[in-house]
Amino acid sequence: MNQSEIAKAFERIADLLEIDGGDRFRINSYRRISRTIKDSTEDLDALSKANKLTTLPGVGKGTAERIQQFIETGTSDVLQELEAKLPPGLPALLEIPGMGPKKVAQVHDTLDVKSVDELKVVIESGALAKLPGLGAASVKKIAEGIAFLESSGGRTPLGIAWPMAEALVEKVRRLTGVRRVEIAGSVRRGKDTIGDIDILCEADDGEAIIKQFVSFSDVKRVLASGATKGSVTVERGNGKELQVDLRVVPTESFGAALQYFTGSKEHNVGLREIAAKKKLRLNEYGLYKGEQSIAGLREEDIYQALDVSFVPPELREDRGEFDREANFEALVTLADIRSDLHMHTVASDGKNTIDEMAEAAKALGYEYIAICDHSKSSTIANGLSIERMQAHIKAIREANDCIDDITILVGSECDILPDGEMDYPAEILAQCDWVVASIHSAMGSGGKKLSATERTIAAMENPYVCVIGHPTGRLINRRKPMDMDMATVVEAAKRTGTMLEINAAWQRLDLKDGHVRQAIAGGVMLSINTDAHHTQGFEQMRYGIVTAHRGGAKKHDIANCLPLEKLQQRVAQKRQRTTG
Ligand code: DGT
Ligand code: CA
Ligand code: CA
Ligand code: ZN
Repeated sequence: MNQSEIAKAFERIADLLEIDGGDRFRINSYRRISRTIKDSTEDLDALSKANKLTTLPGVGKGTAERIQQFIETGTSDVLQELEAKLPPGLPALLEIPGMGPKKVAQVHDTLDVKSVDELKVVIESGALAKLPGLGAASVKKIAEGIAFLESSGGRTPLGIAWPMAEALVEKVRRLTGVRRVEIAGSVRRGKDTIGDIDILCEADDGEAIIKQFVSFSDVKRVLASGATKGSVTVERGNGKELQVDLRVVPTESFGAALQYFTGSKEHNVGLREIAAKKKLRLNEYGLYKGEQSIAGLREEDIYQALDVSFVPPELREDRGEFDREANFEALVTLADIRSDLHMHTVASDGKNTIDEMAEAAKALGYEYIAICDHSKSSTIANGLSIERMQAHIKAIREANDCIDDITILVGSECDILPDGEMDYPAEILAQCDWVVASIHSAMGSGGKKLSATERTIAAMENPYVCVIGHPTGRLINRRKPMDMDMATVVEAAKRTGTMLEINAAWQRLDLKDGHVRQAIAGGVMLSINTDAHHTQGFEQMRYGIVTAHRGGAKKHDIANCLPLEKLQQRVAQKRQRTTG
């Protein structure tokens, strides 16, 4: 940890103490120390090594020990205890412009707010504005602060962070003395956006590894470089930087560290409680009975020793994953995927031909695909007029006749118009094997138009519509989801026999994890599609898979895991039911 980070850490202790209702004198003293460290021109490392930290103004023996602990370990007992004591989502409120520690303490103590989401609820309900010292103006400022934080794009999309993490892992793997390397943190959990990349490596000489890591050619800035941890930033495009933390751990702790640094914090808190009930202690070094380590070498051993099922990383969010009934083995895998049911060709806005897409899909081992070019109203995407669509249908059928070992289905990504009507008449849709219905225009609500929910439901009533494409229309960090009532949409999907898409493009990941869960609970079948616009686009399937995992989707929930005949039966069933 460098000087300014240590200063920030002391400031954070003061903030957390204040949220916790700590002693005023203590709080002020931590703030003073933070300032002293920040302003100091002395070399803290050198002072620490010479045991001379107490020469700094206002620094006593206890404080000196704390600073030393920060330098050596990157954290301190005081900070960890406070973080463990407070609700995990509470400190995040400090990042909202307009929310200081006093206000965070106030909303927690009086309204039981424990997270940003819960703060939003009390803003909506008007409860926040009623608190003494708050009022409409400051609530407005806080609401704007939340909106800013959420839209500022401070987090990196998974589709950018994951490949970068993989490339860094490969570089670390090649360093001398490295035995194992794994991605940890939110990347391993497959979150749709990433705060920073966490990498874990097993080696003996941590210092040597970290030295080489911080001098990798792609490093822009070195934030910290120590014996067990290095923090750097790398460029992630548009001049934006992304932080990467590398931690080096010994063999006997590798599994425990992987478990700890994969998180989430909330999952770890839950797991630690399970350990505590068994009179065991769990941390990043191992699982301990008294002083003796009983697990730590392998991550699985930790779960096993605690008598809980091994939880796949994507489900480690403390959303019921410790339930003994959970059947994680049945989660859908990439190997279960038999097809991709949403892709474009040169006929609309894609880069490859029908044949090229089909050959690429065949190379991936897919059994069938659906070519779904844009419909006539999607003019910016070169949508197909009725005449062009007729010719395209013929071309797809011909391509299918000429290729072996894969079936090419005639599909369409048909716009849902503002009035809820489909962009093509029934005569055209009836010639398709597979119809994806998507909203691409007039996404904002208001006026006399139907709401996004009503438009979606109207489309689902259409007998030819098989699946709703990218149902909420969000673009990560770029466009908010449409204002939709997902419960109503799920109910209508179930009633009409319509599927919902998990659009696997990392810019979308729509449905998102929580909606996937909701759809599955409502008995709705999902289809994981890449929406590929060129042959490499198929590679995005893995983002859809991790999103499906986060929503708990099993193989039997996913339409493109079905054999083709079974899928066709479902399509036929809906047509009969709603036209018959
Ligand atoms: P991110 O980077 O915001 O996308 O999310 P994470 O989950 O990667 O968070 P990060 O990078 O701050 O920390 C990586 C993991 O390390 C986190 O998921 C759990 C663990 N961890 C870090 N700090 C704490 C802590 O104070 N308490 C607990 N229980 N776990 C922590
Ligand atoms: Ca992280
Ligand atoms: Ca991190
Ligand atoms: Zn599309």
